[in-house]
Amino acid sequence: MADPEPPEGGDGDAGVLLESKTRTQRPPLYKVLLLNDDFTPMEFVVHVLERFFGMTHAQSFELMLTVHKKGVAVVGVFSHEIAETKVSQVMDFARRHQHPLQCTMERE
Ligand code: TYC
Repeated sequence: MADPEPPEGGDGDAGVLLESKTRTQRPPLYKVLLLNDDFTPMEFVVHVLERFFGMTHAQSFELMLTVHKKGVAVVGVFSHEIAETKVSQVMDFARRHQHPLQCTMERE
């Protein structure tokens, strides 16, 4: 029986765009950064990380020490809206307790 399809590489595909995959667009992600300062108590920073970033006490303590030693650390990566909410929550909480703790976000 004759094969009705032309063979691969023949001119049966001439003019057909082979690579036309639709790529799914992922929304950009944002790093939430915690900055060191000389005044915010260590325990307060540990509490912030537990409360707003769902970390265990041990994880929070370790990350707090990283910020204390290095000056800054990424505490999480989120969508724009979630990152903004985290930054606001941390900044409001620090302000209410009169600590100068700074939290910012930047696009990944
Ligand atoms: N450096 C502060 C201290 O010695 C502790 C601290 C850690 C402050 C992390 C802010 O993001 C911070 N009390």
